[in-house]
Amino acid sequence: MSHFKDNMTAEQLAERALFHLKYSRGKDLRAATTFDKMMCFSHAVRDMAVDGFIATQRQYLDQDVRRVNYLSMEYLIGKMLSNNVYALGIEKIACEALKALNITTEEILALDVEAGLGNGGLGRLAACYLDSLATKELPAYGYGIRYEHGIFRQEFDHGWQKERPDEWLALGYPWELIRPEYTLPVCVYGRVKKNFRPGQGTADVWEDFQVFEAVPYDVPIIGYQVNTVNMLRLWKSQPAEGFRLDVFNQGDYVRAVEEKNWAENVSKVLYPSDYTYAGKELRLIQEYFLASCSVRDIIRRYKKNHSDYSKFAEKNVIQLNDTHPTLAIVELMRVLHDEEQIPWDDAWDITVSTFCYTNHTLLAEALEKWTVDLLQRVLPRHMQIIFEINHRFLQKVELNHPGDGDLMRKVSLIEEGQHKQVRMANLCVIGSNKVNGVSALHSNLLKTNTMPEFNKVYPGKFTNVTNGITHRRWLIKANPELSELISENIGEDWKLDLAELNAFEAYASKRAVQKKFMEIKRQKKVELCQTIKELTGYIVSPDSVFDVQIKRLHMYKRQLLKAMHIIHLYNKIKADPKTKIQPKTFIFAAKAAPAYLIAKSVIKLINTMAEVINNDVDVAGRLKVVFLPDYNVSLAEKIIPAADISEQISTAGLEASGTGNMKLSLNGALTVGTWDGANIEIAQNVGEDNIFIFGNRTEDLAELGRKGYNPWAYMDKSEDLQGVLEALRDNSFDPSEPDLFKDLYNEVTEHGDFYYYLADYEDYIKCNEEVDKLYAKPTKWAEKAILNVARMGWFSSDRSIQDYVDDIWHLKKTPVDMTD
Ligand code: DL6
Repeated sequence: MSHFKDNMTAEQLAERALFHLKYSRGKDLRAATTFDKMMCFSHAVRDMAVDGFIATQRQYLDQDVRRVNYLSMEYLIGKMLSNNVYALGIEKIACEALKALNITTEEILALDVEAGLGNGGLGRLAACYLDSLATKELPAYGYGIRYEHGIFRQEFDHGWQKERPDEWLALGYPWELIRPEYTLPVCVYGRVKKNFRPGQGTADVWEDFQVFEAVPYDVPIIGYQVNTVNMLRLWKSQPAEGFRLDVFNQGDYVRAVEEKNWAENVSKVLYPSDYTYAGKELRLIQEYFLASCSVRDIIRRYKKNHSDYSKFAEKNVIQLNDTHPTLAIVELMRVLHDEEQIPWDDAWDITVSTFCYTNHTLLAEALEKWTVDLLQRVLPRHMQIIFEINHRFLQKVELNHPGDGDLMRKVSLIEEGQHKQVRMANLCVIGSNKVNGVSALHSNLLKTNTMPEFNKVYPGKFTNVTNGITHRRWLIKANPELSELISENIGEDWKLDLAELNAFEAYASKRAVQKKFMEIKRQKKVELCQTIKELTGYIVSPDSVFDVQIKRLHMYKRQLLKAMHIIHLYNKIKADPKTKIQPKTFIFAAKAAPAYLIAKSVIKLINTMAEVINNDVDVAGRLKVVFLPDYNVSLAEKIIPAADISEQISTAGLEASGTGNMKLSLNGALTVGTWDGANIEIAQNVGEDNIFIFGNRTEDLAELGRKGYNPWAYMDKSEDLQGVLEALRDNSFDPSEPDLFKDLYNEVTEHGDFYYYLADYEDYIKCNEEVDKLYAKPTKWAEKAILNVARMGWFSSDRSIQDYVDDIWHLKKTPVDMTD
């Protein structure tokens, strides 16, 4: 069989798109809307991946390969069309073919649907990893939920964030293939009864449960320049066939429909909070929904080649992307022990040998704990299994660490208290053979600060895999001009292996390359100026420094510290309008969790500041502040290539890794950052001379905390800081609402300044002054920016995936043969 895409001409691609226009959308060119054209063209491109898709699945089955199954509640995959065209190597013919549809590339790309099935870093990381897994020809399946409404759309109303539902599916999604034949039932609620099993004594049987269904939708994940096409399987919930017929028959139509809605609601909406676990019943059911149908799908596939479970763990890794899919551990135990009647110890061995867990945060509020009461009600048999796992685990701990009550209390799956709770992170650690953090610092803190007891119980289980990003999306596609400059100088090898990018280092001091680099940066800034104008109405200058902070809004990420710096500059101008100041545009983009009120106040503050500062005659355009609404993957792709400065200013020890920091540096922005997460490894790679590090380190802050941190002390000794805080306290930006930002003022003063804003303020201001001094030397700046680009090769997600393969997954590269 020859590879369908290999011989494709532009005419054939156009023909196929027209075929889809007619037979998938029932239109001819005259009647077609731009959206129709995007859909039919995407279908034509998808067709080109189908041979690879089928061959990949067939080969995995025939060779019975070991696979990784990546379970994640979030995938922030972004738009697919442009990336798929690139991966298939059909960019030229695609451009040609579009002409036959009377549409430009820009028009069609603008209408591509953005799948925002995630909140931020964790979901975007999962998307980068799928891309790398396919490109590295590794057998992998992504499992997730097909939320009808992904991350909310953000609008501003008088500067306040307003949430609107995301309707990404409203007009159809061209990349998915529905697979009703693999629909699975999912059970919840009910009770457990002791039943007699012949030859086995009594057994626990789950009964009287409610059933609904999971329908899989597969999104092909196309590897770059290889035949591998893996799949992301997203589950949609629906009522079980013939739902509650009994209720219908009793004539209670409304109740029956309500129950139907209940089942549909499970995959209705992504919970929009990335750090605070909501404790909501529906979220628990969502987590179980993903866990249960994914585990049983994996088993179904395994059974095609095997009649017993002796090789299950040899053939499968199940990687838990944070604790959200933890119930998969319990579900596998339930299937193996209850349904397949495998003795407990054997079932447990298989389970632990199969699972691995990645931790993505140390923040206490993000560590999931479900109350025993709720778990017992929703998943009564699972709760029993959790108790049993805990009982057996604690017996072993007692055996190896006799009399260590404190250790027992800390590692137990159950947190005692008025409402007993199950600690999901503990369950992940106990139920997995490897646990990793996502940067060197984070993995270390996980071992030494957050879970030292587990490190004692399981020496060797903890490891690190520093995050990475796919350069295919974040450099080649987002910044073709810079990619071209790199290739002109060092050839194309870096596209296949980002480590090769270090050859570009030799060009960092070359004037001609610096000039071209700065021209490209300016061009990307000009493009962003246009976007800024469209989105906010503000006109900003491409000749100002673009100082960028883009990420979820969280107090630990400290957007407020950036705002304080801007207030400092503004106060300086107001005190002396003639003061010399580096013209700067401060660019923010961030969504706040809808219930995170203080984070929403930060958004309001920045929008209020923008209105005042951008129109102030004394400022005279030298400072501009813009908060771009509705931050998503597509917007990030526009902002990142245009950034001069990358703000990575989290409180040290709290940002697990960060990945925006990597994307920005790879595009030649200089990082202003704390000694936190992957900033540290970025500094080690690009060189400490090429990054601006400031502020207290994790151990300094711990020391400050031990001594009794007093934010007032910082305020007392700095008039400048007093001026900044007064502006917040009295809302000097809008005296008609003097109390508007009191909560922010209180946060960093009276309420104890939990995230150490004031402790880091002075150093941050000084650091920004250093930035300005360097920017005044354009060749030095350009050299450092180019060195950033050249030295970021290690942060490719291809490297991260190789680390997972070597240290955790032990998968074999499986090139897909298309010749048979
Ligand atoms: O590992 C991906 C990403 C990290 O880069 C960020 O530093 C971290 O904050 C983020 N964590 C989350 C928290 N989710 N939970 N739980 O999104 O993960």
